[in-house]
Amino acid sequence: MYPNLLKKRVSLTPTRLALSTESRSYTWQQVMSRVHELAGKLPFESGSRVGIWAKNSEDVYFWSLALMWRDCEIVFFNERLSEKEWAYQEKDASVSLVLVDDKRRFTNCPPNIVTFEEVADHEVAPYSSTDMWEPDRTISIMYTSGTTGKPKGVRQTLENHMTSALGAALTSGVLPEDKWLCMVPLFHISGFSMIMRSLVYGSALELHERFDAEVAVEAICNRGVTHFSVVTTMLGNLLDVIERDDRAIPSSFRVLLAGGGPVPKTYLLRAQAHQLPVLQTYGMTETSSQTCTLMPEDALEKLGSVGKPLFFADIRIDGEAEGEIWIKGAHVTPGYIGDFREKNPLTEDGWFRTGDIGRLDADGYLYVLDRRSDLIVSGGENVYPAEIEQVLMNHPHVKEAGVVGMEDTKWGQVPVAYVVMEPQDEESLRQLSKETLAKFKQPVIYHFVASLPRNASNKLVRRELKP
Ligand code: S0N
Ligand code: AMP
Ligand code: MG
Ligand code: MG
Ligand code: MG
Repeated sequence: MYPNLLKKRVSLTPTRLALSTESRSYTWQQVMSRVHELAGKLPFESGSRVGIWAKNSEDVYFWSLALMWRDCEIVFFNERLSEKEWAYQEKDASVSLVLVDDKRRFTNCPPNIVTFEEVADHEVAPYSSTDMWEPDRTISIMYTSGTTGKPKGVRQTLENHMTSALGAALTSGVLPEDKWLCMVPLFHISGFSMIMRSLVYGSALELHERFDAEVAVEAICNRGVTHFSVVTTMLGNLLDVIERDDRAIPSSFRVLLAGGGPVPKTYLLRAQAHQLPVLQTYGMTETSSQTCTLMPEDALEKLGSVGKPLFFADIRIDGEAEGEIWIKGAHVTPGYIGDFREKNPLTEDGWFRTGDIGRLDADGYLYVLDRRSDLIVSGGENVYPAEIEQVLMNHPHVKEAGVVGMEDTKWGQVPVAYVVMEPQDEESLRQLSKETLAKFKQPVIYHFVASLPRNASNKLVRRELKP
């Protein structure tokens, strides 16, 4: 059993800073009173499964904590999803209610949708909450796709989050004045893990609605930020600003956690030149954030590596020199909800097969060589080719479709489509993508071809498609 994290945190450090946003700051005591107030307004039984579909805001922060306080399971929906993509996930998750920031997201607003403002207007009713939390209770659920292109709702339990937070603490240390800058989405584990860590560590969170490199540099240089999590696109923008303004980075800034996809070596060298403490990390939704992290002292000697597994994590390579990366540890998800609830994500002896390809060097440092299932990473958002291909195949005139990633200076990669279509009609494909897919998944280029490369068993060979 673990203690109720909020109750424990506020009893330990009531007057410490917990949260600051563009408009105001809260101590843990103040966070707790706001959570108490909101928790009584939630119009359902404790223990329900509730969705949140919103951009980062104070509301997302406080309602997440209020839902935890009410022992609810929180389903985080990616804010950038199209309404159709969201509807699929919402149905799969069978949530009792979805909290949103804006009903204008919907063409037809379903009855179980309520805005943060609307719930905040409810009367306060009595409710129960628990003092001790079971390790296997599901705290959060996040969707991720795979080879099939069908999104799976991944359970992230209390034990997963605790193991992740404690492992991270043992890697980079915790000080009472630590302050994490959050400019990544709370609906991704990159963002939500910061809330969980702040509860466990008693550190502060500076929360922003969106990423802004100049604001980030100000926060690092002038507002005492010690930790910042970024994806590669953000790191690039951050370096541009630091180099342009020749900013000196204070030594109190200890951790720039860079993950979600590969980081080019040139970025790592530029970061070194400006004393930016980049910690490359390999993490994923299914492991509630980091599995491996490279410490700054190893950054030059092991350039391009994602480091060694954290204290509670274990990895192995399924192959001779290089092969699939397998992960074991209490930070690995026990499984999925909805359609995939029966699927066991682990092998018989408890390994999670990532689908990513890697190698370990003689000192045990991991290098990620290739990503699972032809996964395209655009600005830290995952794009699964199979998902886009299925959408394109729904067009009555499309016979075959294949999607691959094209290098892009801004986003790292962007999706490009190859289609067999008669008659050829790019405009209707663009329209179909726009109606169905999140912006970052919509192919930027359509190539019309006579056929697609296939292997002997007629399976699409995507690596032969070269944008
Ligand atoms: C890169 C970001 C910040 C870009 O967003 P920005 O600049 O705010 O753009 P907008 O103003 O919203 O939009 C402008 C136009 O750009 C399009 N667009 C936005 N994002 C993308 C994108 N990713 N790809 C392609 N296009 C994009 C908009 O649609 C808009 O277009 P127009 O103008 O035409 O309408 C933003 O994308 C972002 O926040 N990315 C990060 C997402 C993220 O956090 N991913 C990580 C997910 N993975 C994990 O969580 C597991 C790994 C992990 O845990 C981790 C990862 C990183 C660091 C630490 C960890 C950890 O282990 O803790
Ligand atoms: P997500 O589904 O958003 O959790 O994405 C996790 C996936 O992102 C991993 O399975 C990898 O394919 C990829 N990834 C994460 N970190 C790295 C990294 N440091 N280098 C290369 N790929 C990464
Ligand atoms: Mg995924
Ligand atoms: Mg934005
Ligand atoms: Mg990702």
